[in-house]
Amino acid sequence: MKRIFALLISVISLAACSQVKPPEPYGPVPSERQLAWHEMEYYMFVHFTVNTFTDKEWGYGDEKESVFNPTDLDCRQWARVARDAGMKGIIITAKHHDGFCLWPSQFTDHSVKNSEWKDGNGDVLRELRQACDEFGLKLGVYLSPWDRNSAVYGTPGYLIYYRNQLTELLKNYGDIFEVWFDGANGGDGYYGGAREKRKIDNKTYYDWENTHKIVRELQPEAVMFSDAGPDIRWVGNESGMGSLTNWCLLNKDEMYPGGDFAKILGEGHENGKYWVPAEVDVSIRRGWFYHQKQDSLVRSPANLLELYYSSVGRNSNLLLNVPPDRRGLLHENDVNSLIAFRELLKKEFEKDLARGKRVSVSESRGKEFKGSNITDGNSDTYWTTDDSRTTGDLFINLGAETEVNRIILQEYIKLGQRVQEFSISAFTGGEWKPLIDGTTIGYKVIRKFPVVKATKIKISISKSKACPVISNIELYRAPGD
Ligand code: FUL
Repeated sequence: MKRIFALLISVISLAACSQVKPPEPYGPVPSERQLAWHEMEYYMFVHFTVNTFTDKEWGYGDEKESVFNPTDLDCRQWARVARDAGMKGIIITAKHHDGFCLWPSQFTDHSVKNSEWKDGNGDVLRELRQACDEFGLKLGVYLSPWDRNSAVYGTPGYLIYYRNQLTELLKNYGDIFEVWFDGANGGDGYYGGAREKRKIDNKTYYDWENTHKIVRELQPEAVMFSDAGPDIRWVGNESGMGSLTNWCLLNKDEMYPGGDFAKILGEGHENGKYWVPAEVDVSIRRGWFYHQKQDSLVRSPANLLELYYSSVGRNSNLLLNVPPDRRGLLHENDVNSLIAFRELLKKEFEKDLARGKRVSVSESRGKEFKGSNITDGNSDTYWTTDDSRTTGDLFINLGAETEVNRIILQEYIKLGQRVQEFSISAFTGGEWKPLIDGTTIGYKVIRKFPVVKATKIKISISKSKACPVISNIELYRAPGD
């Protein structure tokens, strides 16, 4: 009898539980490929081509192939450094604006196959693929739409050429995680000897829709980057600055590569129709390509840490360029800075002081969506409220007085980006002290504040498009004040 009673109770409570449904997604949500991309957070950009040897940033397209001759090229060194620096992948300029291909494309003579490197038998893409596999990194490709070498650039024939090259890259080098379509377009160039200025209409010339189809077909898991997506958008500057207000949403149909959209690209559109998150691309040096005279101008570890806060800390991914030198190696100064930055980062986020701590809430949707889901280290669980609410407070109980000065916040973006305003305060000396105000959260926000000794931290969601859905909060005591 007792057992039947217990069974009955559990059936009843199961039924009660199952009545509380998770919230419906609100607005656009990320695709699987975008979710995987969000989790990459930090990866390497590699700018390498004839420019490395001619000391230029933009090659004209008339370089002799023989100038490309790294004496000691070692993609394993790039990959080892990337892995040791905490990066998750490498995106390489397979072809920059000069049109020189780092792989032996069958559609042009302007490639490694006519260089002196390995007597024309080398293939940088193949070597990098192997190195990425060995060091557990993903590989991405940059294929410049602007080609200052091609005789057919500016005519419809170039689209066939461009798509053939893209197809070669996407078919022959394994899984590609990101395809990078640069926004620089048209101007003067060699163009097969014509040496003239060619202008194209960047709204129509490239017929991007049909190029995108090739990527979807050959590499369905790859995201595509360009100024306004389709999958990943440019942040609107090359100085490493993500926007504090940063919606992963964008009305990309109104936009096109090379357009004047800097502010929108930074902030996104609050009520945008598509999920198109921002990527911050920035170089560890002044230039994108290696120049010996910049050896002393490599960003310091502390500067890289600031970049991390202004990119990953602002709901963006960080694509950090580290250009190989004429040996074909990442320069010692860059390597040292990257590794020291990695150490700083480890110290910055050494111990999550919120992990496993009790969380009380002003409201919740029910047991399954309880407050302590934000401190359980599980990104699949979250706290949320009833559908009718758009605000709520979370109190992380630290127990004893604890020094903190950093906070990480994450929304459960599978249900959309919702939060419009939040604030953080600390219970210290018997009262609540305001620490920071914020706007959007999205995949991840990391904020600094002066050290405070607190027994509780309050996270107030004061404005949200729909019931807030928070998956993770972490607290740290980083070195310094
Ligand atoms: C720009 C290019 O013109 C630069 O050379 C560099 O490749 C940068 C990442 O994108 O548009």
